[in-house]
Amino acid sequence: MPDVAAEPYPFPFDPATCALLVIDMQRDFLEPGGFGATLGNDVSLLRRAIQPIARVLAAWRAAHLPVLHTREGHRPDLSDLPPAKHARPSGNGLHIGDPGPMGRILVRGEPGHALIAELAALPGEAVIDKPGKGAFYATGLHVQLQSLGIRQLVVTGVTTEVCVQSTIREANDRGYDCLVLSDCTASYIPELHAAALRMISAQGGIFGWVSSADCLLRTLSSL
Ligand code: TIU
Repeated sequence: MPDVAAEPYPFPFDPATCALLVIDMQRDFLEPGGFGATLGNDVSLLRRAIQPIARVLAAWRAAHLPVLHTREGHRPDLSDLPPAKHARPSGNGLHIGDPGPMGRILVRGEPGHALIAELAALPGEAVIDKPGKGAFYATGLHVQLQSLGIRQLVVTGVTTEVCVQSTIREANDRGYDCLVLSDCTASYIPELHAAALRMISAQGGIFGWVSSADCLLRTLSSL
């Protein structure tokens, strides 16, 4: 089995049972006027993950391995939006469901909810719509991964300490080995990006492994 150089020790990569997750690379998080911006964030900080993810995605697709994308968002009637989530992040006064420059904020079907053009899903690739931060909560992700025989996840996307970390914690409790690529994730708050990565690989890999796009690409090219 090939290894990927990683912290705290090499990740035992089994291409037969490994899927790539691309979390929430949506216009609402990466472009001005979306949910991320309404929370007062500088969205340019997230854009540094786009090219590394695009490189990994191209190699992953060339190797014919499974890829799943996720999108955070809510039904147009907001029936899957808990009152606490609706009320809490008030940022500049806008809330989920309110009209913004890219349509209703974080609502499915609106322009801002779409994946960014650079990382659009190809026909046949799964796109998981999730109402929460973790990708396993209130979605069919676990069943879908089980039906594909997946036991390992390479995790990319945004933001590191919110949806990426929530998903990795959920994945751990469901028995998946997770490898997160540090340059394929990003945060509006760089010190929390670094802290989240440390939380994953600390204590001998308490939640998983941390590596980089280049390390994974080197292993993929040797398959
Ligand atoms: N605010 C923030 O950092 N993230 C989110 O609200 N969602 C995701 O991380 N996808």
